[in-house]
This record gives sequence, structure tokens and C-alpha cells, in this order.
Amino acid sequence: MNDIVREDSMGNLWNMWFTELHRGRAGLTLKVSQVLYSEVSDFQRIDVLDTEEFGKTLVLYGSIMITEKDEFVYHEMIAHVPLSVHPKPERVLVVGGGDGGTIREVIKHSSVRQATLVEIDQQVVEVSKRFFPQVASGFEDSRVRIQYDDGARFLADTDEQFDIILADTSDPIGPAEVLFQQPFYQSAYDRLADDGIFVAQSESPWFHQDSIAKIYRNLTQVFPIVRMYLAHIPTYPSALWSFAFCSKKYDPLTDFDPRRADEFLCRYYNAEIHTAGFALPQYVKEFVTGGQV
Ligand code: SPD
Repeated sequence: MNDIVREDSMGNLWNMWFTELHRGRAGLTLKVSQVLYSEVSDFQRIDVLDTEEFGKTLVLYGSIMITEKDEFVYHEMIAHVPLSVHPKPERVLVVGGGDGGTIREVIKHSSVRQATLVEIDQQVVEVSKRFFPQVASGFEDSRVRIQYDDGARFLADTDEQFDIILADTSDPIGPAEVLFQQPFYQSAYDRLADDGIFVAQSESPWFHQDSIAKIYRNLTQVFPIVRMYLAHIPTYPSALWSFAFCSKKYDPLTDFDPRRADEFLCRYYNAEIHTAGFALPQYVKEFVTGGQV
């Protein structure tokens, strides 16, 4: 027997791998030691796998959302980049993000008085609390409020105003598709204070170039300042991931005080990473803006 086949106490042989396909032509394959949870909620299929290399892994609608080992990169980068640029973020809205990782990072900022999470699928929050308690730890904080609702509908209907809105969505297929479209971006703009900042996760610069170009186009029709930034996330397609920083007033580089970036006990984010994240490879500049950004 080779090392990828296990025998359980009943003499059964286990040899499980999970492959997330990227555009049906490439993929990331992880060795699975156990399937911990597998159900279909009202909105999507939800799987929790125990993987040998990345630990527990949450898969929504067939795509890896978080793994225990590398979730910190995504959550630190979606939260601390905008919250370290805004001089006093007090009211923060996270759309999606039912695993809780983004909220966990948001509430590290002592200026935050209220952090609201709007998640469509309550089952994702429950699964995260059960299987990923370190990721979901922020849900216990008294400043955090959870609303189970469609993020686009919530933003279109609410009268509340926010300093920061973070679109911590899954991929633009299934329930999250609407969160990549211009009406949602316009509602985000409308609900932000005059110096508000909006950040959206915006997919892989290698596999999703058409989506990123479209996201960027939609955002520039709404926000005066739109800058893309990148981070290395091993379990996302191509391991290189993009985010869109959109703002009414603050520039992510000239309005950034590097002294603030080191306050949050991060494992990926720091002042150098903040600045370097906005340095885009030439091929990215070309498909996003024809080389202009
Ligand atoms: N292809 C994976 C994209 C996932 C982005 N969102 C992740 C949610 C983590 N809070």
C-alpha cells in the first residue's frame, strides 16, 4: 500500500483527493483525510474537508473559500488595507463573509464601534462556528451584529451610512453573482460616508481576466478612485488574488500612514505589503485598463 491510501479500522481503503477546477482546464488538488460535512443549504452546496496540507477547508458551491492554513492572507488583506487608510473607521459593513474571518480582522481596529455582517446563508455562519472557531471568533464581540439577508437587497433598502464596506463574496456564480454588478456597486457608493471606502474581492488575475476587467469598468463608473491590489493566496486559483480598493476621497498610498499598519499582529499584512500590493505586473495593467493604472 502506498502512503496515499489509508486503511480504517473496518479494513476499508481511503484514497480521497479534492480537485477544484479552474475554468475546467486546470485545478488545485488537495489530499483529503476526511469529509467532515457535506450538505446543500437553501442557497448552495457546503462542504468541509479535512485536508492534509491545508487543514480544514470550507468549500462553497465547489470553490475553496477558506483553509485553516492560509485564510489569514485573504482576511488581513481585505480588511486592513482599507481600515489602515481611513483615519477613523467607526461603522463597517461586511457583505458576505459568513465564515467570520473578515469581521475578526475588522474588530482589531479600536476605532470600530459597529461591525455589521450581512450574509445570505445562515448555514455558512453555523458551519464556520462549528468547524472553524478561530475564524468565527469575532462573532462573539459585542460590536458585531449579523443580519441574514441578501447583501444587494440590504444595501439597496437600508438608510444606514458606513465608513467602510467590504464585499467578501464568493465567486461571481450562484448566489454571489449580483454582488459583482453595477447596481450593487452604486448602492455601496450611496451608503458610504463622504470619505468612505469600499473594497471588493475581485478574483484571479490569471484565470478571471474578463471578470476583473468588467469589475474594474463597473467600479470606475461609480467611484472616483479605483485601485487594484494583489495578494498571494496559495489555495485560490493561480495563488494570486486581486482586490479592488474604491474610494470617494482617500488614496490608498498617499493617504496611508505606515505606522498604523503594524498595530494589528498580522501574519501577512504590514506596511511594506500594503504599498507593494498596489504594484501591478504589466500584464495585469494591460487587461485591466489598457496599461493606465
Ligand atoms: N475562489 C475563491 C474566492 C473566495 C473569496 N471569498 C472568500 C471568503 C472568505 N471569507
